[in-house]
Amino acid sequence: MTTTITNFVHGEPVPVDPTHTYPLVSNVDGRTTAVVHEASVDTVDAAVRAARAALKGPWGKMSVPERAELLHEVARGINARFDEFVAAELADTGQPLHVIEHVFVPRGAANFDIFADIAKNVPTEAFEMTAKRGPVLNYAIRRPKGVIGVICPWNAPFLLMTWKVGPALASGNTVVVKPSEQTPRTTRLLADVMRDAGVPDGVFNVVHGFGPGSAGEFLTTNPGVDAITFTGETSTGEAIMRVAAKGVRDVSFELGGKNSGVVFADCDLDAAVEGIFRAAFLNTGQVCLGTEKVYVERPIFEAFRDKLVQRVEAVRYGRPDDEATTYGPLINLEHRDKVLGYYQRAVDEGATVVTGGGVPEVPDELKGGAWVQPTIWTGAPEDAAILHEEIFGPCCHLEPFDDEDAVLAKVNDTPYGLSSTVWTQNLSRAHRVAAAIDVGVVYVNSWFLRDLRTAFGGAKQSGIGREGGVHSFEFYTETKNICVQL
Ligand code: NAD
Ligand code: 6OD
Repeated sequence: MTTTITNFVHGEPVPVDPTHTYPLVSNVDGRTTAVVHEASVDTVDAAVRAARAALKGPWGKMSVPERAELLHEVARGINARFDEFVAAELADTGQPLHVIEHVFVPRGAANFDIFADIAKNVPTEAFEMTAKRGPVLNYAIRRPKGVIGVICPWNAPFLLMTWKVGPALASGNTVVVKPSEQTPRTTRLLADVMRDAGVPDGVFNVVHGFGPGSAGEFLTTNPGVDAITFTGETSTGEAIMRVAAKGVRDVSFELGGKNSGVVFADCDLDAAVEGIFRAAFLNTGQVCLGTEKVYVERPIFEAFRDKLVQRVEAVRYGRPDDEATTYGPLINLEHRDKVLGYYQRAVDEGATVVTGGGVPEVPDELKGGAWVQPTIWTGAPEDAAILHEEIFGPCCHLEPFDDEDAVLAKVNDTPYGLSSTVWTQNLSRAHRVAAAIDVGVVYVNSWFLRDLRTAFGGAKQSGIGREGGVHSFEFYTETKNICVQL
């Protein structure tokens, strides 16, 4: 029997309208694995109305510690159904079990525990002053913004959705979540966990579908949505920003990137190779923080290149639930066409393929999947597309450098500004270079290693605002100043 993935509004699955469904096709082997119920404009509107109504119900009256305890219960619920979340994420993304088990699902549960704890400790301010009639006290309180529209991408679906829903709920808002059309399973499963944990009806709603002309547009244009938090492509962010202008609604955006790694000759070479390998190829290169341009100081360029190639050529293609698999497919065949288009363009524009560059040989049973080879290039000319456009695939370009200022100019020569990695054992250089790169996040001798209490977000066209720790509460709450003449 085919699984049907339903919308979830006001604590209940929405009955399926068989004329409004679409198939989910596995990126591993091309087989249809489920049918998703696409939300109509009325379903999205019902979800927003349910979320508005819930603000006035028991949820809106809860104290911060009561709300926090409920979110800890949600985290316990996720952990109790850990294997189901792993299976759901595996089916949606096709990524190897070890990444999903050790990173994506645990981080999803942590996003509820950590933001529940931070909610109890978010600071506000107080000022005393003296006016004509005597002392005056100003103090601030935080109030939820209201109904938050949460629009998510497909590349790390559970982690990136909970990263927004955790703080949104910890702040006392209600949410309508639209997961990516490619990866709806974990968001829908979370709705069941929310209900079982006792989260009041209407606080967490899920609508499925696409962007324009579908649930994404219906949600972002609905006047009952007070603010929109979005992760995805920069061009989608521009479209959402335009519609958010109606009603002057606030946005928080985590967008695309074209991230560089800078490897100095004094680095720990093996650690740098392993770090860049992860940064460029984890999740088949589909990580917003992924590194697609790598600059290596000339004395170690060849040694670095050879070790990285060796590491890349050792990946094991396979089914995601096979423990031996280390490398998965791209999200779908359409994205594969885009990535293969860049592979072709790289060659046309004069780059040298050091390894990969095409479609791998896989067993017959995987031939319908979206497989591409992990790819390394060198020698691309300065204006090559692969050095400027976000590919979002398993590939990177390696280039030797001699001068710190010159390499920084190349790293910063992009309209994006999400993240960067720096590899050196010279402490002064690490600080100097990290400060000079125009991005929101710099990793030194590390990658994708983050304390959830820190600010996360992009500079330039990689985003608007910061989420993480108290920064999330800056977006998900309104700060209200109360001025008292004593
Ligand atoms: P996308 O922009 O195509 O889609 C993201 C979501 O937006 C999906 O749910 C989609 O249905 C919805 N959507 C699309 N058009 C819409 C519209 N007009 N109105 C409302 N909703 C709409 O992005 P994607 O392909 O799912 O994800 C990959 C992109 O996300 C990459 O560019 C990547 O860099 C970026 N990303 C950024 C971060 C970050 O933290 N900065 C994290 C992960 C992914
Ligand atoms: O580290 C995080 O919290 C975060 N949001 C990572 C984003 C990864 C993007 O693919």
